Amino acid sequence: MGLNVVQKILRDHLVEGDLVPGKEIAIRIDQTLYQDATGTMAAMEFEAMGVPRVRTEFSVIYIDHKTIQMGFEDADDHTYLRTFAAKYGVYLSKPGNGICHQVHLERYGKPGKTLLGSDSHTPTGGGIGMIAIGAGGLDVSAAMAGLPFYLTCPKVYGVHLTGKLSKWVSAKDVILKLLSILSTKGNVGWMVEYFGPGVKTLTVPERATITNMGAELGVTSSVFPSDDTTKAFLKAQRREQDWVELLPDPDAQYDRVIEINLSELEPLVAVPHSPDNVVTVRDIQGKMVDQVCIGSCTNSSYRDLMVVAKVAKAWVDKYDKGFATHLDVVVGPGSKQVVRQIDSEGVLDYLLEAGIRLEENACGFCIGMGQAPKNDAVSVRTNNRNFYGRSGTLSAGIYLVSPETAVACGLTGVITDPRDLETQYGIEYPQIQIPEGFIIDDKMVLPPAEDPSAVEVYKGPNIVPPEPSEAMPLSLNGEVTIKVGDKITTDHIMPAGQRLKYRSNVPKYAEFVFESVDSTFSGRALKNKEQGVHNIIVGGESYGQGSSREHAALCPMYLGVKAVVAKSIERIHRGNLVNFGILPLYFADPDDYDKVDQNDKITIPNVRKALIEDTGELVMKDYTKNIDIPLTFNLSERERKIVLLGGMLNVAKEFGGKSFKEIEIKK
Ligand code: MIC
Ligand code: SF4
Repeated sequence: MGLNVVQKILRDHLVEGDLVPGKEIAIRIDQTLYQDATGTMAAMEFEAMGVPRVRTEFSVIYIDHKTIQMGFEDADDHTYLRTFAAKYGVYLSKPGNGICHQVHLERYGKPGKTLLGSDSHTPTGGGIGMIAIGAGGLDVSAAMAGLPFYLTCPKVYGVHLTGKLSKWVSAKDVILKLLSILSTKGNVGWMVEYFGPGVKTLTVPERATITNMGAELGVTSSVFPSDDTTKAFLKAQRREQDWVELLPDPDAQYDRVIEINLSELEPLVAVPHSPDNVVTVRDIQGKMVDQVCIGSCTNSSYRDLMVVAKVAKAWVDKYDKGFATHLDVVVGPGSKQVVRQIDSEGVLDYLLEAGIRLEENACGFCIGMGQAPKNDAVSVRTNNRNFYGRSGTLSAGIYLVSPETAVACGLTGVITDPRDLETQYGIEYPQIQIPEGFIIDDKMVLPPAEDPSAVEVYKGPNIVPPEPSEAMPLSLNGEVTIKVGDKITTDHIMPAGQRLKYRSNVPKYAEFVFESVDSTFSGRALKNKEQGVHNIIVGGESYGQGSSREHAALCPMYLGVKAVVAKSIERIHRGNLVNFGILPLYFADPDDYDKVDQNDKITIPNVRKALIEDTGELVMKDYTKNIDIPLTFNLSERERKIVLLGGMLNVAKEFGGKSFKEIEIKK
């Protein structure tokens, strides 16, 4: 039987297990990335592993998230990461060089390779034909230390692309369409592969927009084949030597095929507060817009900004006015290369003339680092997440759209289908060619030090190494400290924005766990911990979706959370829970979720025994309701050992260097 692209790359990197969907496998990781918001904790974890230099082909840290620097904390973190990188053999992309995924695609991604990144949008690299996976920092650090990465061998959705995008419709509309089909739930354990005649009509940056936002589906990764278009892109980056062809075999199979005819797509929008609340732009047209933000790792490439700039210029020339006067249009370019390229073509000026606010080449508004909109705002954005509260303004609603729709809304001041720019306003759709040669300038990427012993790693007062937690007790005795609903994201669990500066300081950051849901949680949980009461979180469907931030497990661990009981838990977060010794449990009957309430007194007897014997079953005794609720767990042998020992930090401390098979667990 022929192989698809996912199977080919996995086969070439397999170090443990068999390629049978649903089974745990381990793969070799060629490249890794950290960014500065997850990287400091991950770097401390790497240091704790005691490995002198990274053992990957290429490892890099990007400083792109925490660039506002109000106070010393972020700058302290940057200095820590710069000195850490120099010492341990890691490249460092300085702030101002660009957003991790955009820069990685331009300069370092390679078809056929594996990339593991401590950021959930790492799959952007799939646009260039690599298997790029987001994971918790600890997993990435382990890969840097030369260990394989463990994952569930995926099933593969084959998305069969036919036709060609119409004018004013772009890659963002493709992935919004797929989100409307598959939703953000229920795709754990899957990867997406795009195939069919429509593939060649999409440029690499467009493919990357699609694989980037595959993260919102909850799949492990998304990948395009590597073809002549990939080759042309790499050539324009003066990296033709990195190209290899990688196509599915003609008789390749997929576990489920989804048809998308590009010619039939129309402009789409994800309305608040979930990326799968997708409607057509027409459905909501005319709504007053208060803010437009263009950028983020999803839509900040040369192509995207060129479209926006050229449309804005045509409007200014025709109507002698710029963006609507009652709103701000913020543009955050993806990288220094993008800005220099559009500037060299005189196009940056089109944007400035139309009246944008130019942001730094960084995550910026996407992670709530500035540009919080006004109360109750309708904020139209080209990024990938519209989670509640993420913009920094709880009452605002974020509408996720393509750059075409964003610029149309900015010019008219109301939600506008970009096709109307042509039919009603006489603006032509600009055709953008990818340049034959991009401006290459890697001066802001620092190579590691040649003499590591000469580098002293800087740790300021904001850098507080994480403390391991205690081993899993015989039984859990405590309470449901919080009960939350469906689709709780890691942004709900651990807010970013203004709180990002505490990423390196767990005791401080832990004060904000569930801040936007219930600001009393942290205090209550800590009090329980001090009194020996185990904290249990009860969640609904798709608990922990979104960001890879391991702090959403690490900080609850610090507060004494021992288990999460949910209807379903997303992949990256589930991995992080295990890594930090928190037991992921499921309701055997999802309807039992309704029977439990916050503050119920709970016991889960014989947890250690069940984990050691791998029974897959436990019972939650609810003393407040006087009922027994059956639970299930589904952990590999390796994962059971990690949970029993109280998390990977303990494993590293006590058994550093041993393989999991050799580790013996006390009853
Ligand atoms: C995000 O988009 O939420 C982030 C910020 O990039 C995160 C990582 C983080 O929380 O630092 C992600 O997607 O993993
Ligand atoms: Fe940065 Fe936003 Fe991309 Fe996350 S999704 S990496 S915050 S630009």
